[in-house]
Amino acid sequence: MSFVSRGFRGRRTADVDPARVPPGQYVTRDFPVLSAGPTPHTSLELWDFSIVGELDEPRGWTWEEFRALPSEEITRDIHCVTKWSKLDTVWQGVSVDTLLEGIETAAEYVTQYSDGGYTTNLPLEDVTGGKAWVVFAYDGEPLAPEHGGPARMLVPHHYFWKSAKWVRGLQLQSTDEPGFWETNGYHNYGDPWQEQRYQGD
Ligand SMILES: Nc1nc2c(c(=O)[nH]1)N[C@H]1C(S)=C(S)[C@@H](COP(=O)(O)O)O[C@H]1N2
Ligand SMILES: [Mo]
Repeated sequence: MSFVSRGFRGRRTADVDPARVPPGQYVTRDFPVLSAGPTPHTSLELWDFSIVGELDEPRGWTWEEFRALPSEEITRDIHCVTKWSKLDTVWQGVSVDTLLEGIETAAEYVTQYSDGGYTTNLPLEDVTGGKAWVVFAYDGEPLAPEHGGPARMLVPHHYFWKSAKWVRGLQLQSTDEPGFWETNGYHNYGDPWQEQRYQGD
């Protein structure tokens, strides 16, 4: 009977505090995969993470160096522009603040760039101040390749396309440069609470 299995299916939208769900979104227990291209497979020996652009000296970490940085557990709700939201997702990662420590820059914008060529842009202030992480684990397990492993961005206060999978670095920029989806009709800023899905929203 459906009322028996309901408990096993977990939380329904009806059980969720509506204040947590941005306009036009529904809550799912699934974790859909959304990728514009094939999943890249970069070995950890070849993987590095870089900060480039408007700074005196570019910075870089090998996988080993990156994993030696202080990391934290992050529990956040995520919101995809295709209208699913997933509540209380649990990640482990390094704060972007940690990566930018000691860097002086006049840049006001940042482009996340990834293996496979995906990019996405944001004002620098949207990835600093405890708002964004480079995450390497989900739900206590190494991040699965289809979800962006070995490491992806997590910028949960924006639609999830602003969280680049397979991220390899941050480019600090003095000018704003629209990324992959932003040049293909998506909103430049992508605030789910303002329902900024597409250009003109
Ligand atoms: N490199 C890369 N990052 C990406 C994407 C992509 O196609 N390539 N898709 C974005 C979109 S539209 C969403 S909704 C999320 C999906 O992440 P998931 O597949 O782990 O659910 O990744 C974002 N980051
Ligand atoms: Mo998305």
